[in-house]
Amino acid sequence: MKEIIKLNAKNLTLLPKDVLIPAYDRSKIKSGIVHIGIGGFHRSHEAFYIDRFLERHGATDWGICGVALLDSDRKIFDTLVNQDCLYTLMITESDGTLNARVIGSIIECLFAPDNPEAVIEKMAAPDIKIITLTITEGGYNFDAATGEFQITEPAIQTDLKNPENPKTVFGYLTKALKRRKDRGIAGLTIQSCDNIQKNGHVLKKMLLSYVKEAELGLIDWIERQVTFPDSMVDRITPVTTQADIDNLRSVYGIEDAWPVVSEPFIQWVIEDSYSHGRPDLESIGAQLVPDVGPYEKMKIRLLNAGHSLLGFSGSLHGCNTIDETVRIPLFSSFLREFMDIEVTPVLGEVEGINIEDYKNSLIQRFGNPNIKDQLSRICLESSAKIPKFLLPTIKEQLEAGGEIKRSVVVVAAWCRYLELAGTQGHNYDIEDKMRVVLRDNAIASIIDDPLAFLKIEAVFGDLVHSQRFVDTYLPIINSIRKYGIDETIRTLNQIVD
Ligand code: CS2
Repeated sequence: MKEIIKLNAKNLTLLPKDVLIPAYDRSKIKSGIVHIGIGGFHRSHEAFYIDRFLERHGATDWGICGVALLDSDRKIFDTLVNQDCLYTLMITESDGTLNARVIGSIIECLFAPDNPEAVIEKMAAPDIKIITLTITEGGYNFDAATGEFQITEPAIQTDLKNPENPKTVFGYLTKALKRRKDRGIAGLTIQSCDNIQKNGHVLKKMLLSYVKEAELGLIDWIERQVTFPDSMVDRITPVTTQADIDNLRSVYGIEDAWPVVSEPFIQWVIEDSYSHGRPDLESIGAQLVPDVGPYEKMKIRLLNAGHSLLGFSGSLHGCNTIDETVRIPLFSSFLREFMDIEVTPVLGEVEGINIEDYKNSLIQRFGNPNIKDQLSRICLESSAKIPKFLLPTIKEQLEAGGEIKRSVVVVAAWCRYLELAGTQGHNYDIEDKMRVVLRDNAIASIIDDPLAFLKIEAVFGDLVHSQRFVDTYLPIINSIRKYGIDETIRTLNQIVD
């Protein structure tokens, strides 16, 4: 029987030779980056890049201090600490080849709910030059309808009243920046790694809206001392399952309580505006460019919106994963038409990228049979995703007089997905901060008011006032309810022009 080795620093050299382990001395690394949100994506993406950086440049001051901010992050925090912050990245090729690599770039972790002061102190430490965030699209507290910070949110109000004991990322950042200023320590870079177009700009706008209320005197200092680069991040990272944990154990004999699975593809395009230094990210494959806008737009509108299209359609069809859904020819050609006819016309030129090749590679990536990317992961928190991934395409196509019907199918499929949740054959839960209003309005739109779903202003803004949008939407949702998603896609040209 294969010997099973528990993953931790002491056991690293006992791991099988075909598992890559950090080739640098972790004990000599200091944290230069604080990262908030140590979920799967951070661990497959930024932590992977920094691991490569450390491997190439040796022990440096660019290690990562991972911060678990929410109560619900306790399990990942405990798991990582129990493994000396090590974990296995299982990179899975489409032909089934599995490359296991132990990532060593996270060198320390903090659990904010237990010790907020330690987190603030760390962020304020002179050695920390960059704070990066993966706090999800919904984490920016952004009102889709107005584009403004939602200052009345209860968690924000609580932080404003208790600045000494923050709970939100805005409360933490403000407190830490204030401390840096008061101590005469230089500013730093705060970098969003979430899928929001102009993520750096949005982060800055949201943070400054909070600071304006909490600590007005800090605004000027932030303007002078802190930068917020935009970035486009990409690597498909499904939720780790028990089967992945078992697989790692049986193939490699590694006992890792929370490995991360990802596809081989990886991309990071970053606006080069770091205020107080950065690691040489180009040396490990990141692209530093003056304007990330076109890259972000392309990725979010094609990949992320494409995911949502497959997520709702596949769930209505009865599929569980993206690869299963995209292998159904009806859905893959629908996805391709959505990309070609509705999204591509609103994307400008993207330097160095051939959009046709990019779309082909997306369909291939989605089809990777060894990345069982769950539709439940894709569909969760759609109220924060759809306004960023899809609605801008609809708006721009409405302005340009272009086609919108395929994008509208995605909105209608989302509504039907909400209506059917928990009914026979649709055994999924709605995981969304706005789940009650989403579900209530979706159901109300069946009988009371056909436009009830579109009237959720915090998601759709004023889209419901576009006659063309409504005239396209109503026959499509009616058809999905009556004939199902497959038949609706098949007969879409007869349903609407
Ligand atoms: C997904 C993303 O959350 C989603 O809906 O589209 O997590 C996607 O997998 C990543 O952005 C890929 O880079």
